Amino acid sequence: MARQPLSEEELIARFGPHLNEAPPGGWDSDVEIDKVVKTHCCFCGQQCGIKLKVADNQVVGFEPWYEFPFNEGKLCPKGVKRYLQGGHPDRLLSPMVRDESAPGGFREIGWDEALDQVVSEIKRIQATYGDDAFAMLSGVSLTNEKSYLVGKFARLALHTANLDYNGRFCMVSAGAGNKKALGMDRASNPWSDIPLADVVWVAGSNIAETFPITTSYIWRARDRGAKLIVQDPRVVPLARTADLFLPVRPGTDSALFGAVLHELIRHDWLDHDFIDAHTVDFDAAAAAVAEMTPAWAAEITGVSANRIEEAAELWGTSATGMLMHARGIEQHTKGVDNVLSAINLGLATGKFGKPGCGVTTITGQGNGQGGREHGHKCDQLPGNRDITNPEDRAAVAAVWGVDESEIPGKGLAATELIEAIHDGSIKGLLSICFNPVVSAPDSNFTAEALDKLEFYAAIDFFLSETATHADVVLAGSLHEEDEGTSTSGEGRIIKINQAVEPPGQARKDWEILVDIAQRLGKGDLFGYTDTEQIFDELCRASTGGKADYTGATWARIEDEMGLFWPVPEVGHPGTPRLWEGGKFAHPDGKARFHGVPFKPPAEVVDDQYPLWLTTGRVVSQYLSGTQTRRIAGLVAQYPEPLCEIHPKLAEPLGIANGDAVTVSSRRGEITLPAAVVTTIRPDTVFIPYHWPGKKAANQLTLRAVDPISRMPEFKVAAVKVVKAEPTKGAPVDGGEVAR
Ligand SMILES: Nc1nc2c(c(=O)[nH]1)N[C@H]1C(S)=C(S)[C@@H](COP(=O)(O)OP(=O)(O)OC[C@H]3O[C@@H](n4cnc5c(=O)[nH]c(N)nc54)[C@H](O)[C@@H]3O)O[C@H]1N2
Ligand SMILES: Nc1nc2c(c(=O)[nH]1)N[C@H]1C(S)=C(S)[C@@H](COP(=O)(O)OP(=O)(O)OC[C@H]3O[C@@H](n4cnc5c(=O)[nH]c(N)nc54)[C@H](O)[C@@H]3O)O[C@H]1N2
Ligand code: SF4
Ligand SMILES: [Mo]
Repeated sequence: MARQPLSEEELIARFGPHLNEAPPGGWDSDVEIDKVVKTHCCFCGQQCGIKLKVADNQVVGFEPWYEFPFNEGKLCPKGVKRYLQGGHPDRLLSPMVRDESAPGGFREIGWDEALDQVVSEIKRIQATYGDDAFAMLSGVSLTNEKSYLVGKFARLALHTANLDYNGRFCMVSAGAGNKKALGMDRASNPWSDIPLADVVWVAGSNIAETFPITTSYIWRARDRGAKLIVQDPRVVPLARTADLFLPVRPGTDSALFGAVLHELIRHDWLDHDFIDAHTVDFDAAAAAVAEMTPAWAAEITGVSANRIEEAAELWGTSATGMLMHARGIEQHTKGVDNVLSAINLGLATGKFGKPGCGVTTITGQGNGQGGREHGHKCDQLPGNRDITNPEDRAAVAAVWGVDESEIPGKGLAATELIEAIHDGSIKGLLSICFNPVVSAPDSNFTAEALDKLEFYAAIDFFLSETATHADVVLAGSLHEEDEGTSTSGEGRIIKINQAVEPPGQARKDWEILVDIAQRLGKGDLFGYTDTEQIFDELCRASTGGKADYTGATWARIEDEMGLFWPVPEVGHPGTPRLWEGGKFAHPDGKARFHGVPFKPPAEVVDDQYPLWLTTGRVVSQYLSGTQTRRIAGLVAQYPEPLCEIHPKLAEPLGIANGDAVTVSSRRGEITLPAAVVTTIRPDTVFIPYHWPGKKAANQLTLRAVDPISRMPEFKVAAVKVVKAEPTKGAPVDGGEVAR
């Protein structure tokens, strides 16, 4: 739908004046700059290079960093506006404690008082209910150093098994699929391989809005004559120029991939030498797709048999090709199956380990790659090691200087952890960098769970919707207020440089954790005086693991503008492209095919809830929106969630563009304006999920999870759509935005 951006007056009228308050020096940042700091964007997994302009300990603007090879100065709208969040009046400047009599329900307190309360509650809960009754939730907007520290802190200072992270909602299906099939979890290729591909197949990713810089790599492939396939229930911007668009019904990708493999086999578009030399279990994959004809898949997926055959031909007959997938195929109760069935297509045609060849996930969060390697997952130790494996445990225990028995075992995944809080088996929680009240499925259930906790402390720089349920909120640090490294979606370790000091009484995240560890009597294990020491220890802890950072140093990362892991020894050049020479990371060096039968989604449409709901993102908002909903220029681009609905569906329901509609599922309902668009399947509606409370798409989603990855089914739910009762949402003036 064509939407006019809101005028400044409208913005102020709708969202209050604070959103448009200029940072010191005004919007032009026409102030004397003290320094320009080369660093990276705090948002998505592409980790674009950016230069931040600093005046008076405030980030007041940015300059493009043309030399950084990944984005060469290019930035998306979020990168351009990111510098505005630090000066926001909502920035937490001191710890706070719940106080119902205070305005907003919280009152500022000093650090000693705050940390004493946190530590005494940890001790009380663990003494009463056992160590594992106190849990921790973490997130991968955190640097590698902080991710590593959280893992060590939870295991050794809190001594709880119950630590998990927000990648559970993001990268875990891809991670599990990669490990099962290829033996290791990293994007197969550096992005410089994309322009070398003869066919680029994008499955379940709205690249133009979610990974905008990747678009330019795809254009470069197009310039060389590459064919583009897009597989999505919506004609996303990238699909408008696709050679082949596959308008798949939500939740049916494995049927489509299965039928493509069926066709590859039928036409013998297979690389037999590669299959024989570098893979096992091809027969199992072939047997599973024996009956998966294009005609069968057309019924299930809603994509015509012709188009499925064409996809198979393009993929099967091209010399090089990259299949790139994201949450559209991964956030399902069969997310791992979907990933495995995509990888099968690469293995069958030998498209791995060569220039312009790969099947690769596109990592979502800023440090979604590094953060899933360094041990703040419930089943993992640093170096992407297995917490249940005695050798892995011994190796990490030796670096930590503890007996292996002191490291707790595998804990609950984030999705299970929220259930355990709800059923009362977990009584205490410390969270950092996670806003599950907005981002977890079935948000009413999550909010209910948090209110059952006996004690909850959150570390954040804004009072997130989740933090409003906390007893104590600890004012942590923004990306630009600390240094460290992160690892981009390509697998490139990059250096984050500090631009400013945390304002007021706010402190660096890592210092807060170290302080709590000291107060818990574990200070000797956390004697860091700067973050580089944490990085050096992380590298040692990763030695011999799958995600091996042994040869990485901050100095090298900075000098070389990034270093691709594995870097298994000092002086090693890094590994941009994985699987060269067909060598995979399983002990026998071979990749695994998997037989993937088709399974329907956990919830399917019926008479009561006859439509498919899928959820996702818009370009100007980021995740739960805590940060981007506070940046006026981004709010102006997409102020509130809209429900995308096809005219063929809208008209019989009496719904016109901009009308308020109520979308309901078995979990809840939401009333929001309709965006009547021809770019979505007529049996499907789409709602972006960046908003809280009554505007939260996750009121509708369900808590069913993938049995292997424990990923929720964010991409499929059964819903009903009706034109809203006038009392529920006012009709919209001019069809633009509802209030
Ligand atoms: N602007 C912006 N960019 C972001 C983020 C953000 O919040 N905002 N977040 C970052 C993060 S953490 C992530 S994980 C990534 C996510 O990046 P993407 O995965 O690209 O984003 P989504 O919008 O979640 O979903 C992608 C597409 O999946 C489609 N889809 C829905 N259901 C299905 C299905 O069953 N099959 C298929 N094939 N497609 C389906 C949707 O229509 C949508 O176009 O984006 C990163 N970049
Ligand atoms: N319906 C639906 N739901 C989804 C998805 C979907 O596609 N559909 N996508 C899922 C995906 S892929 C993801 S990644 C999740 C994301 O969901 P969340 O991880 O919950 O979202 P964020 O907005 O990243 O929340 C992070 C919180 O940490 C804070 N924060 C950010 N950086 C830092 C830092 O450096 N230090 C500290 N202390 N705090 C920090 C932010 O202010 C924010 O409050 O949402 C998931 N939820
Ligand atoms: S593409 Fe991602 S990393 Fe680059 S500027 Fe946009 S949000 Fe930031
Ligand atoms: Mo994500």
